[in-house]
Amino acid sequence: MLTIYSDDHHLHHGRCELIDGKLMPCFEMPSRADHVLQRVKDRELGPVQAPRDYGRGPIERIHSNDYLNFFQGAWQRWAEMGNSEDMMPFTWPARTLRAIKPQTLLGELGYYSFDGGAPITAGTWQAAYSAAQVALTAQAEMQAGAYSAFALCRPPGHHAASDVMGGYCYLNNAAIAAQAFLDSGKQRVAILDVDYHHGNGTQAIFYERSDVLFASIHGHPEFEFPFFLGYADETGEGAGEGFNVNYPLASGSAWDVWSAALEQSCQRIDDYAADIIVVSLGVDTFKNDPISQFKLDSPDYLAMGKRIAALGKPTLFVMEGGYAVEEIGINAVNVLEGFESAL
Ligand code: OKP
Ligand code: ZN
Repeated sequence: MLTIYSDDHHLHHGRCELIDGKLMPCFEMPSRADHVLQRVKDRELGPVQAPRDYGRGPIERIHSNDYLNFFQGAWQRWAEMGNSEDMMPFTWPARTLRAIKPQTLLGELGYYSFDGGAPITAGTWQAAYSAAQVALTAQAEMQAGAYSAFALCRPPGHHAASDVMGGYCYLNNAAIAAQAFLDSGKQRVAILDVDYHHGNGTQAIFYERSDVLFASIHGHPEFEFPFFLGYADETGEGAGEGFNVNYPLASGSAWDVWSAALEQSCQRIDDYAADIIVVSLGVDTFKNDPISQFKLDSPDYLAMGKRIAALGKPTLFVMEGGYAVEEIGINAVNVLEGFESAL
């Protein structure tokens, strides 16, 4: 399988996040992607190529211009105010407040985000932009005939909506690739989100559309981040009614429970008759993940890849979460090797 990868992800390295009242080093760190790349090479998965640059156009198909202009220019404005530390929001337009965009930088940052987990550093735009180009290049390779590809994106994307960042995510790489498939002639794309966290951004982007089926298996929002989306009764709206499927699972879920939800997701994708599958590949479902509560083990990821392969459809894997840094490469590449072993 072809892997697309850019070193630019190193340009994004947030210093800290607030966990249990303590400032901790960011779990979403550069070594994550480095470990996955190393495992791709160790296992000789296939060639590794740098992305081409498709510009901002295909990103603007998913994200609003206002949001992109803000994100692209934010660090320079922050630095001109004399700052050198990470830029983070701490006020959001929650209930009782009005979502009117303020005129100052931190106000705008609150307007364009939903949590304090997506710090903007000097290199964050370039890293996120390059991750989107990684996804777009993998998409183009499939459009040109590859049956599958691995977009080794970092930072991840599935929490980012059209004009909202959060949860370590800025640009929704999987959504950008899905839209690019549609724009190059595909009729129906299924996005299967296997990350431990609900892909609230991807769901929101496609919620009223029938040309993208979104299916997600994740920690139940009653107890898990992002808390405010991901319930089973969210089935889509308007033209999108019936094209959104959530499988919220209990804390502690292991492969027996998780694989039953995968089976249902796959049956739903079969019924949809997708032309292409985009997998939001997070491996934070792993039993030793430091911020997650599922209990998948490394061999389970081989089985996951095999089941996805049985859908019999061209498949683009887009890297999302996974914070057990030592094992992230093994688990992510196990999905890809399981997929290839079943072809
Ligand atoms: C991004 B992705 C843990 C706080 C977690 C954000 C998690 C973002 C996950 N106590 N905050 O879906 O892997
Ligand atoms: Zn996650």
